[in-house]
Amino acid sequence: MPNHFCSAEDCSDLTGWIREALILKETPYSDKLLGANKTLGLIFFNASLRTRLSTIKAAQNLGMETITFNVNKEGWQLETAHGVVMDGDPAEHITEAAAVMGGYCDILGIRAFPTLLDRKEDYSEKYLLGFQEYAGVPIINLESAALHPLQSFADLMTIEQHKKKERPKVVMTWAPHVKALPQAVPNSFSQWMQHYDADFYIAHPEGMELDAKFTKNATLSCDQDEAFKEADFIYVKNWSSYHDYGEPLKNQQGWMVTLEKLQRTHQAKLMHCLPVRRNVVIADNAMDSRHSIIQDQAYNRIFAAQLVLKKLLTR
Ligand code: SN0
Repeated sequence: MPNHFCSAEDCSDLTGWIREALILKETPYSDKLLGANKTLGLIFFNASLRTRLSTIKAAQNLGMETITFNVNKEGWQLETAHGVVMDGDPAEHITEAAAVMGGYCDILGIRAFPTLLDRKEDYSEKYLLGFQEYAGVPIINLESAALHPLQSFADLMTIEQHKKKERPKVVMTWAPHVKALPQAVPNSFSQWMQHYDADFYIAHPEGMELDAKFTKNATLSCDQDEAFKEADFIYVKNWSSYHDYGEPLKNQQGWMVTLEKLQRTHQAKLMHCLPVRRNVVIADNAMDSRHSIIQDQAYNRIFAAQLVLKKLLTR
């Protein structure tokens, strides 16, 4: 186990990890003493529901204490650049702030979304790497500019639980949205799928290609109907453009996922990481259908986080 959990590369044995996480789901309190006198700090630069609550629950199952800090709302604005004269808004440098928080906690989780304004700067992951460099404790990525590994690990647990054949057809489809959203969830899912035995397709409108580094093993299609044929899993997600960086694609209502579309698959299970805007991204009739395993996906977030914490505590 590496010192941090920030991407698929930090999972050394995916099959083993999925198996262990599914066992934890059956016996959540089996390691109740492991986290005694250990503190997990959860640092949020952005909003969170599932990541925050499931990771706290995971820590509690291991007997850990948690500190949650909405640093952008309640803390000093942080400077990340080096050598600057700090006479503007940021009152504190990440060098000191990360070291202080690392001193108070045994493991730190960091959520820091992209600005979607400057691709190079976003993908440099200055917050995640800054904390890795200065906190002196293991760092967990709670969704960074480019990746959301806890989500993807829970997604693969969910697919493993529901799959009916050895090598399922998994289709991740772009869907409409009213806002520009990060590429972190689809990047990360694609990255984890490189290590999972499945026929992996990505369907998206022209121009919405993700960074090829993450999608190199996927079959890409601009025809959603064609991609959905024989699919066993449909993973729905909106993202903004990677190439025309941060631009949302408007007027694509035809890409919304409906029950009628799911009925043209191989009885596919419907997945979404949440939050989802009903009747924009996914229609009510699909959300409320028996195809949906979205609640299982959210529930599995606890045990994905619990396994990661267990690995970091025992490394
Ligand atoms: C985030 C995203 O990366 O797409 C978090 C997903 C886990 N989603 C949003 O920011 C949704 C915001 C909205 O207004 O619908």
